Amino acid sequence: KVKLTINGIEVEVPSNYTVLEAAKEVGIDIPTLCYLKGINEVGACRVCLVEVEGARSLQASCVLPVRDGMVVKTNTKKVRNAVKTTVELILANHNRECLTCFRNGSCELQKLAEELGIDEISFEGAKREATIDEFSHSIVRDSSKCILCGRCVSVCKNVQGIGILDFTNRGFKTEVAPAFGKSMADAPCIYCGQCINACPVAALREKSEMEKVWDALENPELHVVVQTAPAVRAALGEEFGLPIGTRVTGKMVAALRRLGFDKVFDTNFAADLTIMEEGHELLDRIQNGGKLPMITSCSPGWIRFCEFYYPELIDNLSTCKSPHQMMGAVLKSYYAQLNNLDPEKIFVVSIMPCSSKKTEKEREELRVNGLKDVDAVLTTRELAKMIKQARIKFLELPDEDFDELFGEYTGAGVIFGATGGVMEAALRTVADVLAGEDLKEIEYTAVRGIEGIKEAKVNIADKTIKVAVVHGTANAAKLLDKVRAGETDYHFIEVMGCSGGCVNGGGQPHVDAKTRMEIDVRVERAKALYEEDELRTYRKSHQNPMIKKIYDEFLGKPNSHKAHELLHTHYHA
Ligand code: HC0
Ligand code: SF4
Repeated sequence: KVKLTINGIEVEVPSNYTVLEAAKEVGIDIPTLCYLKGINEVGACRVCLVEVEGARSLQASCVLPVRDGMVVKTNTKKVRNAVKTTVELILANHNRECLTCFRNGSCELQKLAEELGIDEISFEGAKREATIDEFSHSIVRDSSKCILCGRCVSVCKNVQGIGILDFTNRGFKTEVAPAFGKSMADAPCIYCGQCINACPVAALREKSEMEKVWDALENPELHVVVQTAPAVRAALGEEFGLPIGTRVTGKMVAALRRLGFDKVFDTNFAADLTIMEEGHELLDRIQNGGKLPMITSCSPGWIRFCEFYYPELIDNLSTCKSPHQMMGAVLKSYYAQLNNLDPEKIFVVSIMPCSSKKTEKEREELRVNGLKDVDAVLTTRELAKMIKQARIKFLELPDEDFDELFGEYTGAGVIFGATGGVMEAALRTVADVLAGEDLKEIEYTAVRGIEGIKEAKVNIADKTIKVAVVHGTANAAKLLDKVRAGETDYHFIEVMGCSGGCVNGGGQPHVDAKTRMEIDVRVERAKALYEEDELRTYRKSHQNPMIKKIYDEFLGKPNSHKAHELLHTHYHA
């Protein structure tokens, strides 16, 4: 422990604290901009300056370790003027079209300017030439909004272990961009969108598909069906002021109905379907000498990571399409048949916590008879915007249920949205199949939680199944290096591209750096999903009555010819 004085108040804090953290203990919220806890702690933006007795210049508190006897002042005229000037200089070079900005209301720079009382910009300099890179299906980079904080650079490099974005050029011309001025569409970017979530402003954002969806909703020719990913319900409420980790499943359904979708279905149903297909694929590979370890294939960021960086492991990927793609394929076949609809007139919208899904839906290898499974992907953030644009009073909505058939899901389906969830769901089904009974122990807690690499051994009947779970591609790389070197004996591995899994996907509501200092959003949002799991009547995918029905009436058996045609694919590097 270390004792120091901040603004005349004595405080005792752990010796590994920074002055920024110590100030919080006395109720002082030092402003920050480039700081992102655990990810970008570089003291570059000079917004968190403080005066330290005995030091000649002002110090960046986010990287300043506490010392015994230190005397710190956070609110002197010198500090206030310096910070204000710094932010004014940032604003002078910033595209200040705040009213028409995608981040209007969620921008950390906008908030900071307001808090600091900046009412005019004294220096109006020449602005950098703007680059707008909107060539990918997932991400837009707009340099006119970039403040060079480096948060995206750090997350891509350190959390994802990739390093697509970096500072390019020098001095006034400095930009954050992929190397050699490439578009993000041409760089080996996995579109995870973790850089979007790290961005305090609107320099990085998802490629919007809202207009496309509004148009479809108004087109009388189209039957517009929506499905929601598991993780969306755990975060959408944040956009309407609810605490992080509030589950809003019922209100989300009600809002989608009021937006005018013809049917509101749940990707969770398709998650159950995935478990049937993937679980039996695993059993088949184990029993018949197929390629092991089998690796999950539902996270499109991870699929791209595998293709770019671990092409040797492509045959290890499960051949299953991701759940929302399976849902699309089922809607344009079985559902079309049941309702006498022309598959070409069915417009499928997926609400996803993910930016990579926007690109996934465009993949050629996921089409059936030339038809895309999914026509539009909206992020959780985009859905919130549409609800606001339609002036639906979200908080006052009743809780409503998904529509029949494809709105039926089990607890296994809902936990897909958290790291370890796909594995746990698979084990619940695989264990029952191997044991030939309805096992009572269904919570595989060893694969839950946010530890980077998790392992478990499951003994069922006379078999031992060895599994691993990783999330965030830097963690994945550590494990995959061993797999590639033949040093592991896992049967099954779950990989999610984003740290924490889908709950922390690149399409989820923005959480500012201040909140991230106090709350681990991955943990809070995951809790909401495990809570919903416990509330479900059925918690194993094979118990879903609609899953039974679709196999009886349409697909036959898991991994049948029909199932392969619609629900499986093959990736190549
Ligand atoms: Fe996920 Fe999914 S669980 S990838 O993490 O598998 O995005 O939430 O929708 O498709 O179900 C994301 C979340 C999904 C899919 C499902 C899977
Ligand atoms: Fe890096 Fe992911 Fe952003 Fe691409 S989308 S630049 S891989 S963080």
